[in-house]
Amino acid sequence: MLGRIIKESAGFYYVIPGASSPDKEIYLCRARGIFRKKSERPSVGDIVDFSLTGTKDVEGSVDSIRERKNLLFRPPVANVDRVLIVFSGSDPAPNLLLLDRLLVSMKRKGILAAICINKSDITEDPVLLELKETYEGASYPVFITSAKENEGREALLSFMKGALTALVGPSGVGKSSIMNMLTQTDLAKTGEVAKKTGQGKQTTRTSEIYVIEDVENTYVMDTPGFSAFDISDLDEKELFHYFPEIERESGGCFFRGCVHMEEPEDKCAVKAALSKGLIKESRYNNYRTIFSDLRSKRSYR
Ligand SMILES: Nc1nc2c(ncn2[C@@H]2O[C@H](COP(=O)(O)OP(=O)(O)OP(=O)(O)O)[C@@H](O)[C@H]2O)c(=O)[nH]1
Ligand SMILES: [Mg+2]
Ligand SMILES: [Zn+2]
Repeated sequence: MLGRIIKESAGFYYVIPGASSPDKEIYLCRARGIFRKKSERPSVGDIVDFSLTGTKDVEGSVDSIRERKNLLFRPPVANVDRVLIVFSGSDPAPNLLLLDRLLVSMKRKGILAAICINKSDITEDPVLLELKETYEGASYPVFITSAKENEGREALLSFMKGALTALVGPSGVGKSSIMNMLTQTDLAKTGEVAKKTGQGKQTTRTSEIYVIEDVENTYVMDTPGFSAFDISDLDEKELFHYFPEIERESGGCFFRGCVHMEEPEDKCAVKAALSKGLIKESRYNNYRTIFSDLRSKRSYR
């Protein structure tokens, strides 16, 4: 049978039959020994061939893995179609440098990314509007939600429809709470934000896929709170291609190979666009920070 791994725990793989199958059952499987020999490992998200063995505490075995579309994050998950980057408007306050890094890394992997700003119930409207304007101006879809007040479900589902979307972002921003809003259950465990540090407590430990029952072929993956993504192999001179609004404005730069750093404003269209407010300062400043980081990392190699 064809199925998808939705969860892994203690050496067991939880497999649901392929989308074409009407039965909603979850099969508890072990991976065949052959994987260990090939030092290959099934991952959450994998499309697999599995068979029912019907032993006492295991129902089946994962026999082979179908070719993967991609393999992301650590520990890796497979076949992610879209990513929803989740931050909260407050508690914890959004870290825009991390957000911009995530956007760069998703764009490099060719994965469609959208941004969700959660906890709108405890965030001032001007803060929400500014974030929306900044990132829509950078050509990303932006969703404002409150998992607590069950707001924003329909809009999120219109982005997620017919695909597997991973929820990523720091701990405590409400990814699992959003998951529960999407599935209209309380299956995903949620945790507090620590008062002292203002950080989440890394409640979600492993990635797990949930099926959205009322929208066809729609799967959402809850993930642990990723805090870092490695983009250090990116050449800093290429970085501006991963900031859509900077790339858009760069066509008018005087120098070929302009990197929009120390070039003067009358020669750099990106800097001109920045002073006209066509590019947001926070985005440009984060571009500069990431550029410098990449350059200094490269000088070590
Ligand atoms: N006020 C408010 N609180 C929320 C909202 N969404 C989530 N929370 C709270 O934020 C805290 C963290 O929520 P989680 O859903 O566990 O966050 P998470 O992103 O899954 O965190 P990790 O699993 O640690 O990565 C919990 O106390 C939630 O009740 C919201 O929309 N508004
Ligand atoms: Mg969680
Ligand atoms: Zn330039």
